[in-house]
Amino acid sequence: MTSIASLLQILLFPWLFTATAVAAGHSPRSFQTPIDTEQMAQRVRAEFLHAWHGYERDAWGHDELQPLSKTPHDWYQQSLYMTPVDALDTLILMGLKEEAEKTRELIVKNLSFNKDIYVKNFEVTIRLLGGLLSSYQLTGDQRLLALAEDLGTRLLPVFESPTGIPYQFVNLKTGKVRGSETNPAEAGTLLIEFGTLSRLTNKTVFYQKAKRAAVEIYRRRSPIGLVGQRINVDTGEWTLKDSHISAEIDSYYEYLLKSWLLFDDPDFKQMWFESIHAINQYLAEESDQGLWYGHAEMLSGKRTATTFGALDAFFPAVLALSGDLERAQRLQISSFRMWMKFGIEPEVFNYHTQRVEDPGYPLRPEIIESTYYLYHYTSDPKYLRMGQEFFESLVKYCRTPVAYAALRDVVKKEKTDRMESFLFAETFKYFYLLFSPPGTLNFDQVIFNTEAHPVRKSR
Ligand code: DMJ
Repeated sequence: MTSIASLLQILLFPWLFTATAVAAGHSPRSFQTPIDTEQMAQRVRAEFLHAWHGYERDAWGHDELQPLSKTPHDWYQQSLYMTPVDALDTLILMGLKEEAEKTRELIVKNLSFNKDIYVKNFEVTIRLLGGLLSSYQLTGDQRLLALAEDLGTRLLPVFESPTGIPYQFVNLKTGKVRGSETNPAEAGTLLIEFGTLSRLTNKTVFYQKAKRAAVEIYRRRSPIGLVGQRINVDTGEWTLKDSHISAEIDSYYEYLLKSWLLFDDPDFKQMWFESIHAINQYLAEESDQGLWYGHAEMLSGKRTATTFGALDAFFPAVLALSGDLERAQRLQISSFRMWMKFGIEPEVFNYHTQRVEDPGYPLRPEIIESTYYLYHYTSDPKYLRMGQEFFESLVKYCRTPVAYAALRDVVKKEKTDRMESFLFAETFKYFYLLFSPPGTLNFDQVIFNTEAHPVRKSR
């Protein structure tokens, strides 16, 4: 780095240079000039299309494209159209009319849920139910709503447990259920989708069942207000008492807040405030390395791990949405430092030792989601620069000749043969919304589900 460039970096990202966090890592590239948002939005759209055309060519109608072997991959024995359903609202928001039309026809003509397969309720709810509902609201196509209602009805048996906490898997044809150990994220990340389905069909059962699931998790919080990582559906006993905002818990908290904001349900307001109080008291950690959120034992609040990672990077968005911009901005700086250390973020990072504990990067969106929220709330151009930095790294390290590939190792920059549908649903969508004109989507009129599918607040 030249000394002039170093000086500019210090002037433009002063907060980044206040600690030693990035001393040994990568430095931001191009921020000398103001960001040309129109050009960035076009670049995001072009890269989205690069990956989309790869999917169209080598995996059309399947759940995913495997981007290195250029072969299709289905999660179960038959395709559920994960990528098309997850991507459809992004195609619409990007104004890709021809591609959106072709995808919508593929879905409404071919997708059937009358299949003798066990599916994971959580994944199918956030990706398929959320995707169908959001695309229905954007197009008014009743066939998408009919598919959503059919799917929601087939998922309902998961809630028939002694506790009301949902089983993990359901057979879409027979309604049989499996999987009696679950976690707060899978049990408590259902109400945006099921509640919206209730609103749109006037059938209250969806709202009631999904709300009860979240409440039953909350009821089992510890006396200090924390939830654990795993719970038995039949007994309601915690089977893993580690508490954090990371994998298996993360979006449970996101939905407490968003369910209050979307449905104006006072029970969720109270559950959110009590939960965030405990999170800030026992999970947050302030040091000369900045603000982080780690792990603690749910009963005692004693620190169990000082790890944070790509999934945890959703939390600045949630804090910002809740009105706590101060913590949101400080945590985003920590996430940015984690990203810059290797030029791209790892799945799990130890903020005390500054070492990687899980080196994968499966093309996750959370850090970009938070950047988008913070730019929306502050209009501070530093978030555009951050977004550009993330985008350049994604292109540099994850692009393949036909699409985009996850990284097996962010340190060695080794790719792996996977491209999850959330690349289209979330990662590219949040990049596009960050750089595109505010009129592309009215942020204040929607709530994003955890898979970045926007649903309308108004009835
Ligand atoms: C997505 O499926 C959702 O955002 C979920 O809440 C967490 N994991 C992935 C993206 O990382």
